[in-house]
Amino acid sequence: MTQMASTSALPRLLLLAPPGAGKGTQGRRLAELFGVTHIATGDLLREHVATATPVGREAKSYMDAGELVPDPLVLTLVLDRIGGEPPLDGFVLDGFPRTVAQAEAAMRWAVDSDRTFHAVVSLEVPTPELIRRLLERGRASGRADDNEVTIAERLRVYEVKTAPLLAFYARRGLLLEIDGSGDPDLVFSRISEALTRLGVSS
Ligand code: B4P
Repeated sequence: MTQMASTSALPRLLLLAPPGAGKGTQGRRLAELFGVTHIATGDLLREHVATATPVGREAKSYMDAGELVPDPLVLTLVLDRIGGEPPLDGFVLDGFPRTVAQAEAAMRWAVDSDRTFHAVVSLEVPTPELIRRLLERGRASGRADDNEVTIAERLRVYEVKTAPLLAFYARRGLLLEIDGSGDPDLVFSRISEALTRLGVSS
């Protein structure tokens, strides 16, 4: 299935990057800039874990091990948030999709709902810097999956399951590759400029 970038007013953006690249940081800022909803699958799942819902009880062991949570569970969570009558118009999806199956389901939803995506922002950061950021966050926040062993597994899973999506979106003309190193303000200005060049601006 092919997808052309949509032309409606509110942007629909996806953030695709390895753990620690700044998805959460930049996702919140982009959503604020455009006045759209920020949907981070990691945050949604952590809320479920914290409140011990059935979804959270199923997701926890995968997250603690640095593995991806099964596709059907994640798809239900995301499609519940962006679906509805009418479907959500603008959004920033942060950390979704992460597998080819998720990407295909998201594309089907987008076409069926007349909510095709405007751009997929990929953040590129060298691996040693990713590890440094995540270990620092682990020390500061105590987040359970920000430890050396789990970080290594999350990076491995990213390469195997998520990195192939870069080619998936490049083939569809949606991929914006952004240098994610340096200060968060600098990264944000790089993203904003690339989106403006694409015709997506606030
Ligand atoms: P996520 O919450 O998405 O975890 P993440 O990949 O580490 O990204 P996060 O957004 O937290 O970190 P960021 O890079 O912004 O997922 C957690 C788990 O949930 C996954 O392992 C998986 O089990 C599950 N999951 C989530 N989505 C799923 C899906 N679709 N399918 C299946 N399973 C799924 O930032 C990291 C740190 O770097 C922060 O401390 C930040 O302050 C810092 N930072 C950011 N930008 C910086 C910069 N420019 N310079 C310096 N530091 C920076």
